[in-house]
Amino acid sequence: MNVHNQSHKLFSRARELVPGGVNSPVRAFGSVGLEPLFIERAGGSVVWDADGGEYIDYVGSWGPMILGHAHPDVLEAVAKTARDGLSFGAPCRQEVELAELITRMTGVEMVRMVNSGTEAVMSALRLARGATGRDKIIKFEGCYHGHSDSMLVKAGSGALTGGTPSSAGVPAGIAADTLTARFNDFSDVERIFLANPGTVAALIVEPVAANMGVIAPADGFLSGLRHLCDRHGALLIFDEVITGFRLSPGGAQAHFGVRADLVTYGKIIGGGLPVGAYGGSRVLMELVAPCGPVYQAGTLSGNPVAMAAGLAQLKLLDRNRAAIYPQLAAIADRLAWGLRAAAREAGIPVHVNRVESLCCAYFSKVPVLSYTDAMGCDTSAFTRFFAGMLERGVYLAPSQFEAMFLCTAHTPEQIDTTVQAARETLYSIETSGKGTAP
Ligand code: KE4
Repeated sequence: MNVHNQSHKLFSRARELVPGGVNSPVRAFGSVGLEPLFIERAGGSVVWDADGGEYIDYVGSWGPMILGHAHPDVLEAVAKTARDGLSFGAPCRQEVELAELITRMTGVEMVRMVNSGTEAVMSALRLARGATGRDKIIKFEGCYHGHSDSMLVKAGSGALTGGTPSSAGVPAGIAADTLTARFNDFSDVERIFLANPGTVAALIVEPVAANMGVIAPADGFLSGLRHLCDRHGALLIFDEVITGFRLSPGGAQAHFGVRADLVTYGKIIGGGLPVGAYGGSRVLMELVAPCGPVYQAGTLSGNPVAMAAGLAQLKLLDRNRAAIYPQLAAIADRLAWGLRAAAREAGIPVHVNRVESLCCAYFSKVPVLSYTDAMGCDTSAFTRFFAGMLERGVYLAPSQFEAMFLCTAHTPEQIDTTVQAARETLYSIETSGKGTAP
């Protein structure tokens, strides 16, 4: 049983100085009713907390650590580059090299580096509006695209009309231009396009919905969105902040065989440092300043040290693609089937979704194929599962609606340890102490 005295002390200090004691809300463990662990160090697929507790890590910094924490090649690239200075506010070699690698791996013709996924999405939306002269954006309920105003919007009263803010501080006028559709419901999207003729600048979608757990696109859904955008003169934006370079070296575009007009990236392309990017055709991207009228800028965009970290990680993914992606899929498959078996043995309804190296164990009696299905989950059962797994040295994302991120450092033995921890935890949930796991 890990004690968390140091984390508790740090959290008490943090809460005096930082809202909720964290620099990003989900880390506060609010939805699982616990105090967060303060992580001291990490290596491979393991993290250690401030009390020295060791955990098999399935958060992976929310996706960037696809090759495991503290990969030696990434660390060496960062150290070597940092010795020559941290930031110049001027073009540097590393950003050209990373742009060359991203465009070659993904097929986008041009790319602009920014500092986060939020910034990438915000900029892509502005570019889409600038390119089309239209204002409205279609997004999907349950999909998360960072915290720019246009994306902090939920479905309005009239599902075919503009949304209402999902956060304080988002002007109603901004929310009115964001329309919300149901993921995997093609006819709902079509209805929204028809109800807003000639006014939709873009539709933005997570090709795999990985912010309501992990929900794959229904067969033909993404190509259907491509068709609708073409029909209605709107741009298709794939938000690949999670799926980029994770589903395949070319991301979701290559994995599903559907090309988007604009693609946003983050997480993996920074190798653990703050990097985002958006890319697309030359025609579209040359509308961005200083070439064109769509303004976007950033002091630390293309920062040499962050570029070096991203380059080192992407080069390893590119060079070893034949081994890495099948390995990630195999280890994730081992986990998914192990969790399914453990839940069946314990008699607890759990549906495990997996897309490549993204997994989610839903405490649900029905398969989870939509936002509505996801919202029907037993989140109190997940909360007990999370706590039991943490006690047994397994660090999951502190929410039923986040993905488990596998990395190349996860070993079969760690997966089997995770499955055994799940078996014990699920038994303790089901029998509330009456039974014991085999
Ligand atoms: P950032 O601004 O956090 O780098 O990226 C925003 C973003 C954009 N698009 C997608 C599909 C995303 O998943 C994200 C951020 N993901 C969350 C985890 N689901 C980040 C974790 C957090 O908010 O602390």
